Amino acid sequence: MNCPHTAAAPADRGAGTVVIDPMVQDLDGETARLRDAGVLARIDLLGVPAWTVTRHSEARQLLLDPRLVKDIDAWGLWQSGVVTRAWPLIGMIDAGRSMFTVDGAEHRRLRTKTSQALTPRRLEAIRPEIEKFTQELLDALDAARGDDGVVDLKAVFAQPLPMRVVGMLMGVDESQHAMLTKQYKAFFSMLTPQDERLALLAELDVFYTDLVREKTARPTDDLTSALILAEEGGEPLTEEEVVGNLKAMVAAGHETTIGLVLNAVRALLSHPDQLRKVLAGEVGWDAVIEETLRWDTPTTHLLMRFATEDITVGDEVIRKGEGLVVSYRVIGRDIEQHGADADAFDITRPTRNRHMTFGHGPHICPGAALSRVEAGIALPALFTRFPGLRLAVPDEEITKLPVMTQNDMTAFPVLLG
Ligand code: STR
Repeated sequence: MNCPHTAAAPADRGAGTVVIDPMVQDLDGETARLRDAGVLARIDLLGVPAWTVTRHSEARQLLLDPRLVKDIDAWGLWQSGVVTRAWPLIGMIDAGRSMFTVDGAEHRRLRTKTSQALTPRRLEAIRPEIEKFTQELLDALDAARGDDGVVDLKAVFAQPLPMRVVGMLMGVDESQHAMLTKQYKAFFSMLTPQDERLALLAELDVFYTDLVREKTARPTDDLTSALILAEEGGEPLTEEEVVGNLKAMVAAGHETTIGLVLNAVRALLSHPDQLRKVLAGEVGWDAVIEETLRWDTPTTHLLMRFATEDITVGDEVIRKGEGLVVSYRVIGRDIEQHGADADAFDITRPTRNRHMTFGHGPHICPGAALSRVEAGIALPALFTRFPGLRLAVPDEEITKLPVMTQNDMTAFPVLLG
């Protein structure tokens, strides 16, 4: 592992520091350790110290606090040169100018068009296409089953579906989807050497810039073209801003929904009594989706925000210049918010809708409704087509990808029945 910053860290490492495991070998154990470490916990991200907020109510407050910003230039460790582009997680923060990296009035200017394009009402128009993609991929699942009947639900279904949807929305041609899937897999994986990661990010920048130039010359009816033509707050978006938004949309739109769909299937297959209730129509698919979002969040840790002033949270102070992570998976298991049985998957739990997995405040996920539509189509279609669906290996053998920020699995081998 390439951890150039390890040497700089020990001085900042308190006794209670939780070291986030890049190999994600024990996600449940780590989630529990973080919850036990307090409301505000010290973490170590490949040798780089940061805070993380582990409770629903305090996270909600911090996500509304204008003293926390996304601008990397507000980070003391970046200003002092301790953190550089050699740090493997830098691409999660220093991702170009976009709605993901800017705050305040400029943030509204960058984001409005996108959030308007993704309202539940606007999404009704693309529902038939999502249904069509889903049916095509169910056919592909059927066809891909090997002699032993085993097929990888991730590679053949859960991964291509969101890529097709976000590709259609943003105007990315299908011929590019396999390339993008491969690049993002390498981007997120901690096994990718950092020089390779930086090189692929540069390649992606070229790809997206070419696409934006093409859409500038020949606008179509996709969101990329709309972003180019938009004049939010009077100022049209610059090419860099359109590219930044496009990158953010494709990365977020494809990676997170894979987790939502697979984690829901996994939860249902390991809780057959609950699956039975859903298939009998006693509990809705919306309940499955919301409880999965709470219990096994697609995003484990969201990097990063920086304090522009000292911020007191309970007994701790986030000092000016320090970085804050929001650990959504831990927040979903908050006992004060969800009760003593917060670690249990229960689609009938009364608080299942009161999770914060899409964030809160100005940066709240603009794709939340889209992901709910996608999962709301994919899950019932999958179980209707393959009512005998089951895991092809024991649940304990499913492994997580070595990704520190996303909750994604290596593969999900199933028998279609
Ligand atoms: C990946 C790299 C890139 O080119 C652009 C972005 C910006 C949006 C980020 C994305 C990142 C990583 C995954 C994120 C997404 C926004 C939502 C998604 C963090 C850094 C989540 O996992 C919530």
